[in-house]
Amino acid sequence: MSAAKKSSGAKAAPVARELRKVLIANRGEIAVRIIRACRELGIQSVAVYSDADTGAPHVRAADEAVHIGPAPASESYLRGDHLIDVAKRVGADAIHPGYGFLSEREWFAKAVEDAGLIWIGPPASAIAAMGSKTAARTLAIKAGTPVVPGTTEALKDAAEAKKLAQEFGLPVLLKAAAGGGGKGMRVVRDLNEIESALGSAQREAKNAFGDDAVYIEKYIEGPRHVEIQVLADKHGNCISLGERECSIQRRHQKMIEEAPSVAVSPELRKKMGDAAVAAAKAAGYVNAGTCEFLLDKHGNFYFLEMNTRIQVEHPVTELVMGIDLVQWQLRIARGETLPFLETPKPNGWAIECRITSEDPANGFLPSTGRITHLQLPAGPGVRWDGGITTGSVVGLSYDPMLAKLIVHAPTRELAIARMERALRELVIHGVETSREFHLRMMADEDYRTSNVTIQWLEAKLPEILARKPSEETLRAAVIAGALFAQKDRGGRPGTGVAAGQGAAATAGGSAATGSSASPLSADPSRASWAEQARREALRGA
Ligand code: MV4
Repeated sequence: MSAAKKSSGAKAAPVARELRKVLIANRGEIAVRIIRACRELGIQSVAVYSDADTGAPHVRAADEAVHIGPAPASESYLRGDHLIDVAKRVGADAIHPGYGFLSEREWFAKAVEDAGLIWIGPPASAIAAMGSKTAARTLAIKAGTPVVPGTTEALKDAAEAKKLAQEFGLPVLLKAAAGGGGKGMRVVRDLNEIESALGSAQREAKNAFGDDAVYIEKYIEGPRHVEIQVLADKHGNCISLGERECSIQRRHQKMIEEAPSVAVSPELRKKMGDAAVAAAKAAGYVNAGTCEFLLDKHGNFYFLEMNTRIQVEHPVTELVMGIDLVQWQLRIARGETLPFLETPKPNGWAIECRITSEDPANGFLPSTGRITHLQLPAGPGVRWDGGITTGSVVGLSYDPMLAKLIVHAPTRELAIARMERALRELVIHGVETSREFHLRMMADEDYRTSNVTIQWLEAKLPEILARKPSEETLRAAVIAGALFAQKDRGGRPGTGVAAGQGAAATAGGSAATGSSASPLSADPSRASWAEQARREALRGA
């Protein structure tokens, strides 16, 4: 049976609405991505920008741009009422929220529609239904979508928690009903710990969400995080578009995503796809959404939650499914019908590396500064979804994700080789980035065989960071080391003072390309990766 079915209670087809101009209530790479989709559909785009984003790529890319306030998001990108006023003032007929910011605020979706604008996202009621994790579980259960054994009601007290923990068997997980993203979560492995764990989970939930409701689930050990993309139109059609493997994460931040997953067979893809579509339909879902699942090593899968937005990692699905998801968000919003009813067979393999301004060598501490040099990878099967340019100032007001590097190739092995090649081509000077981390990941044996779980990266990270820098970083570092040695002796590069040149020539070759350890950056001694690499290199030189 096809995953696309008309739901029996479908209302009369809504009248198609014209989409001439879209305001994008976001910034960075996702704003640029949405502007590209608008342009391809002949839709005008309006960017908004804070003081920190004057002249940013999304501002330059859009047809119009409106200043909306100071750098802090609370005074700019999060001012929903103001954004709606701006949309009306410029004559936009729709708002696209991107991800983050206001994208999953029920009140904003409702306010946009109440203002007579088209909301490019799911109905406010679906956002609300999936926003409560217990409500989402209730919906999933009703839809026949497998969920982790557990409750759908808040726990009353520790005695009840204890009784349920005995019923499900230890370990159990206490979770905030209003939660998501791991806040207000406690693993309990010993019944004696349950009372204090419940107390702290409730306090954390209250602080983070203003709601101390906590429920209990059996804790699934060592699973993968696999999510299913869905698209639903306004005419009752809902299709699944395969899975994304998202297990490579750290502190609930995904680092690398791919499609398909080595752990998902065609049969499992069909089962998980049908389960995701059933949950989406139960929520009255329209537009693009994602059902998150835990997948254990036996192939059992459990619905966790539904993300009611376009996600950061949507490009890997676009590449293997041959579908432009953001274009379809716009088409669905203006009333178009989905053009096919079956999940396509994934074509090849796609991998996405999140390029963040974080310093892997320094606990992934956010790095700030001005991007003094940016050289982008290109060539076969390479896609760059970025929100930065040379001269961009990276501060602390927003998320550290600067861009996504995405590759597509016929097989997973070729995709890894292609990603490594593209990472080598990438040059970002001025801030520390996750680039070197990703290079190391592409060489990691567990990653290369996808022998991973949601806990894998955090356990393996110390070892990955302790390894020798990539060959290519090392080569450039030898040159840097040589030049610094020369400088220390009072020589100047290019003057033919000999010290170090031999080492540079032997080990260097054409090495300076593609390294973040450039000898030319203003103060390379501040670049900890570069410094580490240089020391390594000098030791060997
Ligand atoms: C779980 C789980 C194990 N067992 N539930 C993390 C945030 C929220 N989305 C749900 N999460 C988890 N729920 C049960 N019953 C493990 C996690 C989890 C996780 C899930 C997806 C991706 C990364 C994760 C990292 C740690 C824990």
